[in-house]
Amino acid sequence: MHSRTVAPISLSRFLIEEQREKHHINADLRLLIEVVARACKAISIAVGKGALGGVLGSAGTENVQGEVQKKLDVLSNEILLEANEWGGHLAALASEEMDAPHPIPHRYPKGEYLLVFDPLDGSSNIDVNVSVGTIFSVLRCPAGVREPDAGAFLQPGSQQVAAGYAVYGPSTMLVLTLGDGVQAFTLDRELGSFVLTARDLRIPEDTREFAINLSNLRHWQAPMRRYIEELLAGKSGPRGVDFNLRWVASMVADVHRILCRGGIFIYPLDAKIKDRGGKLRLLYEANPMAFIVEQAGGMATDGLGRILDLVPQSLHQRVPVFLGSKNEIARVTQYHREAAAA
Ligand code: AHM
Ligand code: MG
Repeated sequence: MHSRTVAPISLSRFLIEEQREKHHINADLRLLIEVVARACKAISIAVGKGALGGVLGSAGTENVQGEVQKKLDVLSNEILLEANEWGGHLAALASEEMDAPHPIPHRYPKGEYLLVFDPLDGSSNIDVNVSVGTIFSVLRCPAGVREPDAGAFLQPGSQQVAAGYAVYGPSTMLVLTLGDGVQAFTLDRELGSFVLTARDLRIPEDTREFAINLSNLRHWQAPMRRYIEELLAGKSGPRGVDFNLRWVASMVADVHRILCRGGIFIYPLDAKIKDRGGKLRLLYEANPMAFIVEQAGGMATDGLGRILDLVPQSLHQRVPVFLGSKNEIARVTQYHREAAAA
């Protein structure tokens, strides 16, 4: 007798089971996630070609936030738009790379969901062959809205029905939450399909690893400096233990490490970016990552309160981001609250 080996679970099978057995998602949301995953495969191929694809370097344009767009920023945005506009599952899309929401062309049917994404996060890393990623968030289109404008997207992150990211590293992975834990899939490049490789990711509550751009220390506010200086003091300081620093400068890669082995990621407010409200964007960076981190047992705040409770004021709004292992995020948030109350 030979026994049958257990077949790997593809993303498609995982989603079908979520729909059929758990009644957790409907067919449209399943299609949406599959389409986003397919687009991420196309982006992964473009990123993976590197210089051979002729896609490195600047596109010679700026996005709405005044940042120079890379060719791969523009290409990734187009890949996500083209993949998603004809399926009938979306009411509109919005992206870091576009000033205003992208409507579904009239020749296609419209669905009940809104998709918002950062097509290629950490794109300053592209030209040096370091991990980059795609971040996405799914919201419901508000009832009765036929032609969603930016206002339709201004929902607190707690309303997200799904969120995820793809990380284009040594392997390409898709990390996904449908509000019922966090699952990780690895791209089988030969088969061209994402395969479930880690179920129910959990972020340890304690950590000795932190991620922050330390070069901004002199621009930080007092509670931020206090917290990091305590970590840097190590064994002989008030914390009594040594901490380790990691900073990829690709949020996706830094958050992925935290999901795999714990840690914290902080992009605080500093004097240089004070007028802008922070560095990272609420709708397509902070909210989806906060949703994933909370679903994995971690914590995500803007330094004072829960990110997912913030009511967005504009499509490209920025916020300070503190996320990861619960006990450290609670501590640094507490330092900020005490300073705000003083
Ligand atoms: P981007 O969306 O323009 O790529 O910017 C976001 C990125 C994050 O991925 C990363 O954590 C951060 O910016 C790095 O900032 P810094 O260059 O200040 O270290
Ligand atoms: Mg980004």
